[in-house]
Amino acid sequence: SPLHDLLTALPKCEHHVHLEGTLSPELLFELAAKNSIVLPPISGQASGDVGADAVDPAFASPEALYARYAQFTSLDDFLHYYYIGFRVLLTASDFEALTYAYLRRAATGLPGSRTGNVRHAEVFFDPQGHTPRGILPSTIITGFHAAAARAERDFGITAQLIPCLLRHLPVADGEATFDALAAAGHFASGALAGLGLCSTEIDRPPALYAPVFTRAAALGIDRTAHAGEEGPPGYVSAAVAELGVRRVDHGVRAAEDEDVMRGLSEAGVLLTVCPLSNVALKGVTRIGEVPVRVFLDRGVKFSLNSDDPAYFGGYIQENYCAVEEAFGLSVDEWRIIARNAVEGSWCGEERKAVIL
Ligand code: ES4
Ligand code: ZN
Repeated sequence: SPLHDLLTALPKCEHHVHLEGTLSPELLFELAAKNSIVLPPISGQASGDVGADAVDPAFASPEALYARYAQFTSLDDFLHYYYIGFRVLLTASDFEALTYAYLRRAATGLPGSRTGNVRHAEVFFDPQGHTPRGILPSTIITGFHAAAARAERDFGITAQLIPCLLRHLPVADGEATFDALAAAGHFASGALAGLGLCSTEIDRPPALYAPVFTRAAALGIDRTAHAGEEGPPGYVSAAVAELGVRRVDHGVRAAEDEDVMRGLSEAGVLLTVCPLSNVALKGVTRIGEVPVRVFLDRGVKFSLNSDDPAYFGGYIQENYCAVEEAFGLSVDEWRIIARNAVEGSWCGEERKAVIL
């Protein structure tokens, strides 16, 4: 595309990427070997033990795992594999390696490609996915910030870390997780930049999390929430009204409701849209069905993001390029998208001015 050089050169900000979703099959196998973690069996009889994994030929090799990832049927089908990947992440140095590999790729693209140009990344992680294995948030926070400091030196990229509460677990679990993080001082110190909400969406309306999001608001903590990925447009407006978020992760189903879109554009809410993710998880059948054109025409702000790039076939650069191929946007429209992404970031006005 003639716009390829512009898409590469635009200074990008990423707001919607899950740290655990950057775990490539190669690194998954490498860390499983290093940490002596047994992955689901690939053949033979499954053990009758409680909690034993079913046989799954996808774990035969990184290549077989990539092939299975290319055939997700839904958000929950993806989440099954995503949470298996968590098991290989044990130490601060595992999280440091994971984070550094992601930040290098976001900032510089594939080796030798000089693409990417992500200048600032806000990275989600799922504390509740690790504490049951005895991995504390402080271990993850330590590894993340060690990598972020090195990546800033090496590539000039800045990074922030955001815990997400998991909706498939009891609400009280999420509340206790937030309270412990706040009591440990991780938000006050800046080690954590805000609060998020993710995982299974159907039948988990935003209002369930209004009490904990209200506590976060009272502490001056920035908030965002996944909504309108698989859930209905009303969940997007409910996230804004009941959780007080100024950003909504995904939010694409808002396009089905003109009133919801008007509310978003009037309030200036930013949707963190993830086009390759929506295709991979079958929310849409192709990139052209992601409501990019509708949002631009209705004045609904959005950024373009990678979500779980190791699982969905592309980092931020590939998401920008896929949108350009499907929509053929103008130079001015691309500048608006990239500018809205910078302005919607939580990195502070000084850093935003440097990036712009
Ligand atoms: C996620 Cl694509 C997606 N949706 C909801 N929760 C998630 N956690 C990681 N990826
Ligand atoms: Zn997500």
